[in-house]
Amino acid sequence: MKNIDSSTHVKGQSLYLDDIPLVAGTLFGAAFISPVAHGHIEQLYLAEAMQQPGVVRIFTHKDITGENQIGGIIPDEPLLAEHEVDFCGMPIAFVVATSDHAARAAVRKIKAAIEPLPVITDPRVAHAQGELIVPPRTFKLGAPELAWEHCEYVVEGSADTNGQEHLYIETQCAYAIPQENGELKIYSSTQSPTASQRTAARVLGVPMHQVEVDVIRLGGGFGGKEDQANAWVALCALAAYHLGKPVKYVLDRLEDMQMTGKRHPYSSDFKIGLDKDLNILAYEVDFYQNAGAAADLSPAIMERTLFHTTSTYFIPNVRATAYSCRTHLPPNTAFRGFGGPQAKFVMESAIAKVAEELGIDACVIQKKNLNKTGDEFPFGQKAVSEAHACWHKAESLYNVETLRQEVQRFNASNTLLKKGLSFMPICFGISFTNTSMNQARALVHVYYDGSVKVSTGAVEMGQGVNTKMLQVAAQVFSINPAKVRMQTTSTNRIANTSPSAASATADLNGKAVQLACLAIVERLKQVAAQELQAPETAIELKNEQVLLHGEETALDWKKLVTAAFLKRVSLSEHAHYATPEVHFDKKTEKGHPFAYHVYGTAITVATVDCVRGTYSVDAVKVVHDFGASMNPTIDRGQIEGGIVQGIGWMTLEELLYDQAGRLRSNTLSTYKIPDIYSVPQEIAIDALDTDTDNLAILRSKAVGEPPFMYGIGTYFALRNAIKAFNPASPLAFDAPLTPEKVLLGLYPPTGTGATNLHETSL
Ligand code: LUZ
Ligand code: MOS
Repeated sequence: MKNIDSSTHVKGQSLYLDDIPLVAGTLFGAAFISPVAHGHIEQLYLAEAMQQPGVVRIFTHKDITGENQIGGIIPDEPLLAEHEVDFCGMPIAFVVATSDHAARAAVRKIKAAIEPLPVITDPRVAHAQGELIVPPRTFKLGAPELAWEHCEYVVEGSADTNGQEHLYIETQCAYAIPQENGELKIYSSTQSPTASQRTAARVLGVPMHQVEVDVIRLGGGFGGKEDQANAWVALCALAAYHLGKPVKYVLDRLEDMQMTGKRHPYSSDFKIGLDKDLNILAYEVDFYQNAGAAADLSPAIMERTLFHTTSTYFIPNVRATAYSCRTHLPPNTAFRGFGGPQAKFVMESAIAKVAEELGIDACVIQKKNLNKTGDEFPFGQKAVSEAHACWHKAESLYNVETLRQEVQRFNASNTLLKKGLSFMPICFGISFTNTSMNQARALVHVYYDGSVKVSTGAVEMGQGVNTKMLQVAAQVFSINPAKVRMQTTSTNRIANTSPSAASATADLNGKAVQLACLAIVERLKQVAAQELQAPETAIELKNEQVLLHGEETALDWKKLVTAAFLKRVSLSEHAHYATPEVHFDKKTEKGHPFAYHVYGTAITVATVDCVRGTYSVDAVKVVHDFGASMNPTIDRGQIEGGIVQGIGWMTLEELLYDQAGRLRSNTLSTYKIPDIYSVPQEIAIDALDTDTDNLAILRSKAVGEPPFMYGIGTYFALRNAIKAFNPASPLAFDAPLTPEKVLLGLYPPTGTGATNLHETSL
């Protein structure tokens, strides 16, 4: 089935927040933000801005009637700065004017006298100064301290990954419209309608029932709107509530890039030990997470890093410690993978480093140590593993031996172009690591003409979740999908939602839709049994027909629905689903946090131009653990997008804050994202279809985040190509591997050690 949005997307008819027809009298907001990363606000000059044409009012923290607080996990983030600014881009005042242009013009007339304070941008510096968001956490398995002496090979090192700008096509935005009795209806581009509702209510000092948040769809989220859509909702709510007028704020791209947090940069130290047969016996790692100026979701992201410490491998002795370090960057936030990719990069760096020192191919160590069903993760859960199945299928399906020989032959006959090959196995835990968040609800109405409307807590952000929800309803009712329509995601219809995040949205909301539809089917069967004077067990609803003992009857779907209505039987259902089996104990750091894991293996071949440092990705060939995909077209799109986004993070996207904490890569001319030339020339995706029972919706496993991590394979393919040119290259494990870094890796500046270039190279 096609994505239900594809036709309106292509025609430009899909509605996003900025397409909603304006209510007469709508005002426009714009934020005045801190120009410095850390400082004390001495004086704020608003008078000149107030004189500007069209300006209606300027809000500061003094105008907040409720709590000046938007922190979710920890209350450490004011909506509007009071006396101190903690990052460059922190909102200080909110100008409301009769036009977008007038609001922004007035913002430029605001001045602030800010006494600068010292700025920290490096997580290791923050850690050294004791600047931690939450106390560190340690996951442990076995006895690593005792294991080292049994190791034949021990290698230590460090690995760094940079952040990543979300670059959703639709920037952050909100539109608040006053209703009667002090209520507000707020349109938002949020992954978490309930968090946005709660934040608005908190800032206004009103109960949540006074605020409705309604979401049509998002032009991309990727985690950037899991927590960080709330500020704009709260600002518009504040202004709309106090002015009694609709207020809208759509950030422009520069504002969005400057004001919002991104993927967390991490600096990490590792130590890995192997026995003589290349079994990994011990692994110790310290993760320094660059959290930025406030907690946001950092503690949860740090936790997911720990859950992915050993990636797709089984290691019997592990100690992993994570530090969430407070710096003066915008608060970093959720981004596809949520701390998992950072952990996987460190694990792969450790394996690559050992392999390079032993002069063997990393894939020998990788393959040898893949986890198996029954193996214990450092957090106590036992693996139900498809790691070997994915790896072996990829090896044979894609003729890895031939690929390897082609790469060797190419490298032997070319001096200025080199190819590299890598394997990237993935294993990603599905469920919110915060157990209580693993719940969802759905509301299903069958209208008496037989058409169906479905509401869930799922937010459509381009990932196709609404198509999947519609498929679930159509399948349970056994009716044509054209009979089903999805509703927008509104807190009035579905309450207390978890964010659409953690790859779990289709599972959680889909199961709720399934339960709601099953309850209605149950009632409809009772009606059919009465109408046909037959036992209920003999009735079946199939292809819009009512079957009795498998034979067609005079009743069809529509007639049955009408009959049920006339008998005053309810044709609506609100259902609740909570993932069974998941639990976790933070005191012991043990439990069973994930409903299941998603596995896969990517084989990547890349070519480096050893004169220019430029490169291309020849192919990414994947065997992916779909379970039983309910929509292969959508899932394939998620995988292709994930791979390219992962390649961007690993190669091109160089987020740059200067030492004063100012974002220098704040436009698309300085922040490079993958374009048509940087996508792999070939992407092959093959399904590992499994018939194992799992907690996925209709056994169709979660597909949002896992494929992002295939992109890590590109880093190691490029690294192998660089090593093929200059085996002594001292290239650090430091992503992104931009062309500049590739060039420095090929020709290390003198003084860094290796100068052992191939003689013919220049
Ligand atoms: N959000 C969250 C997430 O609150 N908890 C999670 O475990 C998670 N995982 C991935 C992405 N978003
Ligand atoms: Mo996300 S990182 O699942 O919003």
